[in-house]
Amino acid sequence: MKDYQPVPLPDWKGYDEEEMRLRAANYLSDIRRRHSVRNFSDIPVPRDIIETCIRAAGTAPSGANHQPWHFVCVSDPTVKRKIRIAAEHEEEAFYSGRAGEDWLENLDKLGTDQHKPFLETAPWLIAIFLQRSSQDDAGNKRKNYYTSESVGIATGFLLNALHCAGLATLTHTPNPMRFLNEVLNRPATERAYMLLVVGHPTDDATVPAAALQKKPLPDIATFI
Ligand code: IYR
Repeated sequence: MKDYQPVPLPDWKGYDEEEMRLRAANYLSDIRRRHSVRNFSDIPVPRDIIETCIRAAGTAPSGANHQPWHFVCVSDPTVKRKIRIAAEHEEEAFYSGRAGEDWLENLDKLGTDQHKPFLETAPWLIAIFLQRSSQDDAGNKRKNYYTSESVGIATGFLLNALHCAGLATLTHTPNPMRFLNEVLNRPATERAYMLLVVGHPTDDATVPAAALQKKPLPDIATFI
């Protein structure tokens, strides 16, 4: 207990029931409009907006508050091109058999294939790395805990922040993603977790109809 030092909960805001109801409903109607987009325009997005969203992601809860994540934000066209080439190389193998029949059948309704032009068109790619271990203040190796849970939550915060800012996103998981360590110069203690594609949708952007089907409440929740 010797390091434990409580401070008053900062900046808490509570609301009365009506206000809570309204806020919950407003949030639902806003987040309902978020869909994974694959048609990105090349309209630029200022870096400071991305920085603010990353700061929001960085507030996520994490195992022992070790914050086991690193976000590499790429706007450099040369690096985006390298990522596209490497991702398409892996995806070619994936779509031509490595995935297995079942998986590919399940992807039919999304209309995806090995071509990933958005990796070059979109103004930002955010590669999210999971830190299996990191360093304490003295530079000693420090184990991290619940890393996939922690990074998953931070990724959710980031998607949400980007959506709230008015940006479209795609959660892209080229399979495997090891090439990202090499292209982005990240250490072996980090595992590429996800690649987010971020920008504005094109005016004629489409989404797969199947992706709009969300399970109704009774299918996703039980109240006891
Ligand atoms: N990584 C591939 C395949 C893919 C897999 C799943 I599961 C998806 O929900 C969507 C795509 C790709 O990005 O095309």
